[in-house]
Amino acid sequence: MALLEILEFPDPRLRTIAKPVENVDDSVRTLLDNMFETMYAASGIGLAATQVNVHRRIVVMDISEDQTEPLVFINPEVSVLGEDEAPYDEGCLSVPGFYESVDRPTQIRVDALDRDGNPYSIEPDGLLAVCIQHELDHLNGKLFVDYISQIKRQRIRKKLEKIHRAQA
Ligand code: QAP
Ligand code: CO
Repeated sequence: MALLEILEFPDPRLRTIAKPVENVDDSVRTLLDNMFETMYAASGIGLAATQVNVHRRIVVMDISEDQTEPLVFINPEVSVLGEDEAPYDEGCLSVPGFYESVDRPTQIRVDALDRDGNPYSIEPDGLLAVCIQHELDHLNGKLFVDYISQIKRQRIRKKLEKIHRAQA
C-alpha cells in the first residue's frame, strides 16, 4: 500500500474532469486500496481520485466513527429525487482547515459500480448523501468553496497560498 499526495486548493489540477472507468481491474483495486489508506491517514471521510491527481471517476468514503465501513463508488451517478435542500458544514482534504455551510439536495439516488465492477444503487440520506455529492463534484472539477461567496473563497485561497509558499 502507499500514501498518495493530496492536491490542495487552488491547484488547477483539481479542475480536471475525470473520465469514466472502463474496466474495474486490479489496477483500479490497487488505486482504491491506496486511496483508502491515504484518506484514513488524513482522518478524512471521503476522497475522490481527482484529489490524488488521478482523473478517473472513482470515490472512496467511510463515514463510520471507527473507519470500519469502507464504501466504493466507481462511475457514480446522482439523481435528485425531491426538491428539499439542507445546509451542512462541509470540509475537504483539499481545503484543509476550512469549513463552510453548503446547501444540497437531501433526497437522492446514487448508481455506481463496486470494487468488483458490479452495479448497485442506494438512496442515502444525512451525511452520506452530502458526502457523495461533494465527492462527485470533485470528479467534475468542482469544489465546495465554489458554492460560497467570492470574498470568502479568495480569503481561503490567499491563506492556503501563504501556507504553500512557506512549505516550498
Ligand atoms: C467531504 O471531507 C465532506 O479541513 C469529505 O483539516 C466533509 O474528509 C463532506 C478533513 C464534510 C461532507 C461534510 C478536513 C481533514 C477531512 C480538514 C473530508 C482537515 C482534516 C475532510
Ligand atoms: Co473534498
